[in-house]
Amino acid sequence: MKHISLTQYLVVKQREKGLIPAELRLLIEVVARACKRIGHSISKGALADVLGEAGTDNIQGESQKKLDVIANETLLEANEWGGSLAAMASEEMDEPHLIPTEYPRGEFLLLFDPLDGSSNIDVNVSVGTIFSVLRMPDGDAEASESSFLQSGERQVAAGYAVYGPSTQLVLTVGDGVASFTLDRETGAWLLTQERMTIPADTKEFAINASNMRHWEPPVKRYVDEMLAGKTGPLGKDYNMRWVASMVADVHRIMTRGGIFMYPRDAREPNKPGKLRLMYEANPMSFLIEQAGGASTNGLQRIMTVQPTQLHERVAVFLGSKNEVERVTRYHAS
Ligand code: AHM
Ligand code: MG
Repeated sequence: MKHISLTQYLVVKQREKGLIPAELRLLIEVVARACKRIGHSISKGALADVLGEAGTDNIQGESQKKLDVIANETLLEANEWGGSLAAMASEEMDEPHLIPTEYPRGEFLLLFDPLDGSSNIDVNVSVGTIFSVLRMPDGDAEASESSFLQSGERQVAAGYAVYGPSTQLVLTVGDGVASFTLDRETGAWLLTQERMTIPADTKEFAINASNMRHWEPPVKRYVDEMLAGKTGPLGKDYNMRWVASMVADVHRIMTRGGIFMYPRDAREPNKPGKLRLMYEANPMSFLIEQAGGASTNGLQRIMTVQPTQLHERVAVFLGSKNEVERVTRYHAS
């Protein structure tokens, strides 16, 4: 079977459909190339001395793994000189990184979580890279944190790479979701699924149940109802999965449906959830909605949340539409 490459896929979107400008196509290809390099480092593991702690903390006070730092640097280096970007922002950097003046600056902003699920690195379980692309707001001569503070609806592209048994890139430019598998021999990203679609119903949920005692009542009610199974109010038996890599959990949902939840809870009352809006929840929401699923913070579509800080957090309920709508309804009542 002949697969088309990521480049061909993007050229069609650019040339035949007029959906994306050439600069965005180039930018996505550079991000994909960086993901290939990150995947290569991950797969070397202990042989390349990339496992373990970096000995530093990020702005969220989380200790950084060596691979968090390597992945962040790989994405920065790959994207600095291409000419499509004005600035980049990352989970691993306090402030936005402006494109150095020796390179041309472009009209796009790139945000990323360079290595998501990093608690899984040292145990050889799937991790990933998440990215989101915005346009520089009209009238901003130079990018600053405020240039990035746009709602998820303004994303022009989003995607993730999942470094699992195979390496896959899942991408949207606002015209459905396509999935590419890395051919390790030729180094090409090949299209292996043209339109990913999430079934509206599911019998599978993902949540870290060790936090149950801290959850708010609507989440507790919903999970209790699922656990009650066939004889409970939902009338069916559910299965539970939790990888603790959002990318891997979302990828499962993109592939066969399910609901993923990281609710706000009472552990840190001043933080609305654990996951970050701008480079985790927004890109995943864009992908999920483009695949026919839904994504809310319990109260509203995540992509309509107006960010006020680059690193702000948000509660996340995403996946199969009917289940996300149910738990969102429970919040409203
Ligand atoms: P990270 O970006 O620092 O790796 O944290 C995000 C990860 C998600 O991938 C995952 O869904 C979640 O944290 C797991 O959290 P917990 O360890 O509380 O189950
Ligand atoms: Mg993350």
